[in-house]
Amino acid sequence: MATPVEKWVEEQARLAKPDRIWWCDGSEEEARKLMEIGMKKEKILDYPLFWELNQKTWPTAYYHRSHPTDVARTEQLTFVCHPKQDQAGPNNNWMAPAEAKEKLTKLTDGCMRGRTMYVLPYMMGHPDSPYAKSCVQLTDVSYVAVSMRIMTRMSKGVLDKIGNSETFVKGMHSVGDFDPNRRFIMHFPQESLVWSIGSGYGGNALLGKKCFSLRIASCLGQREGWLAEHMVVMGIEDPQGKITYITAAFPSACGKTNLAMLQSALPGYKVWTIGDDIAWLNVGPDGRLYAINPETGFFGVAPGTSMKTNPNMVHTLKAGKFYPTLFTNTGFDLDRMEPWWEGYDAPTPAKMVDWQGKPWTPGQEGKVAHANSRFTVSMYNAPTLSREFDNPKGVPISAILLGGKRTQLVPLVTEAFDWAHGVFLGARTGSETTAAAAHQVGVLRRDPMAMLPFCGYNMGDYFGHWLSIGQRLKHPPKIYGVNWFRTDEDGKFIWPGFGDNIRVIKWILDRVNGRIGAKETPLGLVPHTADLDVSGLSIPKDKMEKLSEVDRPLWQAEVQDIDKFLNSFGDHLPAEMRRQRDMLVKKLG
Ligand code: SAT
Ligand code: MN
Repeated sequence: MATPVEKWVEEQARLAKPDRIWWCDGSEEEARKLMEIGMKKEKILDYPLFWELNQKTWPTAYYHRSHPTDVARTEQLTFVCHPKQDQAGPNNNWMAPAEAKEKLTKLTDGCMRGRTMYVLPYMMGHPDSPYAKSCVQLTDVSYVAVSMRIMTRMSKGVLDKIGNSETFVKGMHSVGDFDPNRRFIMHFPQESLVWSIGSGYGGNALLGKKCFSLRIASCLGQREGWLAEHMVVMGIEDPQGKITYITAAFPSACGKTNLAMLQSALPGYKVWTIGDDIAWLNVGPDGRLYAINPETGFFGVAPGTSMKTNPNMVHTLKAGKFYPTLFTNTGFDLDRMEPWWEGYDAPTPAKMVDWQGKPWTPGQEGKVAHANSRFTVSMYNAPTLSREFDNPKGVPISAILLGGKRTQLVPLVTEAFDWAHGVFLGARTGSETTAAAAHQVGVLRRDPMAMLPFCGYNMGDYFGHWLSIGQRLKHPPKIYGVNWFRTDEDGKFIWPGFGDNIRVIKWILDRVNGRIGAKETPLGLVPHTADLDVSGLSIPKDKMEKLSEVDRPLWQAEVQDIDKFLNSFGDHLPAEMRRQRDMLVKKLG
C-alpha cells in the first residue's frame, strides 16, 4: 500500500511529467552526486548550474549564477489563497484557491519533461522538538535540492516519521521556463501546501523557508497558539558568564545575519548564534516565551560581508565542514576561481566576470556582484553556534527587538512600556526598502515586525494574535524598538553599527536584569546618556543626543502615515491598537 507521501508524489509526477523521480536522503554522498550533475548536465541559459570554486581557499564552495530575471523575491507574484479574501487581508495578494489551482495546474502540466523530479523529505526544527514540522518538497533543479540540504534537516527518517499520516507540509516547485510572466508563488494555508513555479531564487524556491516557515506557519501559529516570526535568535554571554537570549526582527537585507553572529566591540561580551532569519515562538510550561530556529543554514546577503563587518561569517564561509557552501550571483575571479563582492576586504581581483558573466574591471561603472547576491552555508560551520542550537525545547527569551531601516526620526533604542505597547511599537514600524525583493529600493513602507511580506493572514488579526500571546505569558519578554540606520546632515550613519551594536544590547540586558533606569519619552523609554556604554567611540555629544531625540512635529506627521496603514485593516484591527495610537497622540501633545 502506498503511503500518503508516495500517493502525493505520484499525483504530482503525473501532472509535471518528469523523466525520472529521485528520492533524496540528504546524505553528503548524494549532495556530491547532485553537484556533479549540476556542473556537467544541468544548465541555466548556456551556463552550467555550478562551478567548483578554489577548494584551497574556499573549501567545499561552489559558484552559481541565476537566471538574470530571477534574483530576488517577487512579492507581486506571491499569493496567499485562503477561501476568503478577508482572511488574507490587505497585506497579501489573494486568489481564490480553486482559481489559483487551475492556473497552476496549467502551468505545471508537463513542466518537468526531460528533467528529474527530486523528492526532498525534511524537518523544520529538530526532529525531537515538539514544535518541529515534517515536510516534503518536490523540485526539478539540483540547486534547490542541495540548498535545502543546507537550510533544513533533510533525511530519509522524515518519511518514517510521517509514515501513514496525511499531515505533512507539501511543497511543489518547478523553475518552469523562468519566464516572469509565468511565475507564481502560491500558498494554500488550509492544506499546508506551497506551489511555486518559474523561479529558482531562495525565498521563492526553498519552500521550507519564507513560504512554509513564515507564511504558512504564521497561519498554523494563529490556529495553534504560537508565533512564526522573521527574527534572529541569539544568546549574549556577559562578563560574568551569564547567557541571556533575545530575538530581533528586521526586514530582509538590514543586517540580521551580521547581528546574529556579531563580534562584540565590548570586552567580556560574546554572542552565540541560534538563528539569523526565522524564529518559532511558543509559550513554555513555565510561562516564558521559548524560541527555536526551524532552519539549519544561513541564506545571507554577500555584499558588505567582510572581516570588518562580520568576521564570524567569513570564518563560517571558509570553514569547509558541512558540504557544500554556495555563492549565488557574486562576482567571479576566473583566474583564481574565487567569489568576490563589493565590501569584501580581500584585495580586489584585477579581472573578474560580473554576476551575469560579463567581463568586469575594478573602477568600471556598476557592481560586480548583484546587490542581492547571496551565500548559502550551514550553521554547523559557524564558530559562534550556540550549544543550545539543537535543544528541542528552544531557549527562553528575555527581550524582543523590533527594527527597521529609518534614516530619520526613529531613535536608536526605545523600550516599550509593556507588552501591548510593544505590539503597537512593532505594528507602527516602518522601513526603507532593500534589494531583497524586486521593487524600488529606499522607499518607506510600514513593515510591522518585519513581517509585511511574510504574514500569511490578515495583519489586523496578527496584531490581535500577538496581544493574545502576551496574555498567556507569565513572564513576557520586554519589547524594544531599534534603529541602527539614522543619518546626520551629510547622510552619514551616526551609529557605527555591526560589532558596536553590542552597546545597545548591553543596555537592554541591564534593563532586563533591572540594573538601570531609563528616561521616558512619548515613544517609550530611552537610555539615560550615562547608561549607554560608548567607551572608545568618538560620537559628538550633539549627535548622540540626536539618536534619542523625539521630534514632536515630525512624529505628528508620522502618526498620519501610521493611521493610514492601521486603518487599512478596518475592523480586523484590535481596539487595543487604537487605544495605543490615541495614547501616543496624547503624549506627543
Ligand atoms: O526571502 S529570502 O529567503 O530569499 C531572503 C530574504 O529576503 O529575507
Ligand atoms: Mn529574511
